[in-house]
Amino acid sequence: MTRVSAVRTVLETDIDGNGANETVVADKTTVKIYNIDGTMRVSFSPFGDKWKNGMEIAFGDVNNDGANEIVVGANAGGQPLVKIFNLAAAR
Ligand SMILES: [Ca+2]
Ligand SMILES: [Ca+2]
Repeated sequence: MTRVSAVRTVLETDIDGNGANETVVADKTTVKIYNIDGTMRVSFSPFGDKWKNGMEIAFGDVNNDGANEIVVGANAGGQPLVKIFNLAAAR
């Protein structure tokens, strides 16, 4: 039986509007954002440390300020949750 590795979602987008994309990675518990040089910029748990069911991430300029916000949706297994994070200040 083939086992699939941990659910993980990756995207690249410009979260601070500086013209360079950051890499955003979601695993079961945390969202991590890496600078273009590979250093970690920020890591956080959108649904708390106990959330282990994974999440899906998307991005969009929700507040129309030229930088993209990160939209995080919880996978099945809990309450239907979507959170939006403005990470422009997380440098
Ligand atoms: Ca950027
Ligand atoms: Ca924005």
